[in-house]
Amino acid sequence: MSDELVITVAGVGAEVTRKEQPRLPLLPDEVGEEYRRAHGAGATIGHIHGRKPDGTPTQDLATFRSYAEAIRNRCPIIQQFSTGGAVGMGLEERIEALELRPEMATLTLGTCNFGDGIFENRLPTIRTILDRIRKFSITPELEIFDNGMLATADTLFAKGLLSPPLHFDFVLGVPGAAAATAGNLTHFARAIPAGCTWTAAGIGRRQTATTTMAIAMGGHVRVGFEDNIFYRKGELADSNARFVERVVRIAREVGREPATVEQARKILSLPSAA
Ligand code: KMH
Ligand code: ZN
Repeated sequence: MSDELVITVAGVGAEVTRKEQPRLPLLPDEVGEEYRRAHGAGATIGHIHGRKPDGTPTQDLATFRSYAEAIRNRCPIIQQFSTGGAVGMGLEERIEALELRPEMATLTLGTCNFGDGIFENRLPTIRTILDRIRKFSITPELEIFDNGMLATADTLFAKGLLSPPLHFDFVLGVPGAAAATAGNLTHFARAIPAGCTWTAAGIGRRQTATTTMAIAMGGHVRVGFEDNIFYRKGELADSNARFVERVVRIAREVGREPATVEQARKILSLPSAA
């Protein structure tokens, strides 16, 4: 376990609307500012989804180029592009921005219910995304929303398509997938191969309980509007940075400092680690 805590900010997402969260960043400068503030508060990875100016989710190259530039011009946060996009999006759209060669990109290892929709990731889809990730020398973050996705990870390990050390993200509390419980988090953390690292994200009101468990267990954390828009019951968060500040406070109470960008690269075994 590393004492340093790698904090991911998922500040845009694909599902939350401006109506629900008026501070949701949509334009490149808004996204850049939001990630700059989150980085200043201690976040070292920026998980990125694209939005059109009207808020419609998009994974198009031009949007990601403008977001990536706006963030890069303001701070050195590690950029992690989503390849999940939004429920129902076509595969090509989900991965077209990878040619911009972000340092990291997500790879969800299976299909699950996602509220009223289905987040679809058949094995051929996973292989296509993984091929594209490899083509551009990007480091994957393996997204686990439910137990069966860990079995897919094992299959890919057995076939030699993935090899540890790898970084996982356990997303707990999506309606229709694994609940955000201590039991599930413990099971997921134990199930991955030795030497791998993991982050936990909790959806909605389970965000703070989930990240607090992860901090105590030696994992890493993800926070942000993609997962939760309320700072506490009935109170909307005024920025993504506010969530980052809270996990930093909790982490310091148990002797963990936020990782710097360079420390995060080492902890996650990113090829760019100095
Ligand atoms: N928006 C979700 C359906 C990812 O970023 O890779 C999928 C998602 C996963 O957010
Ligand atoms: Zn995402």
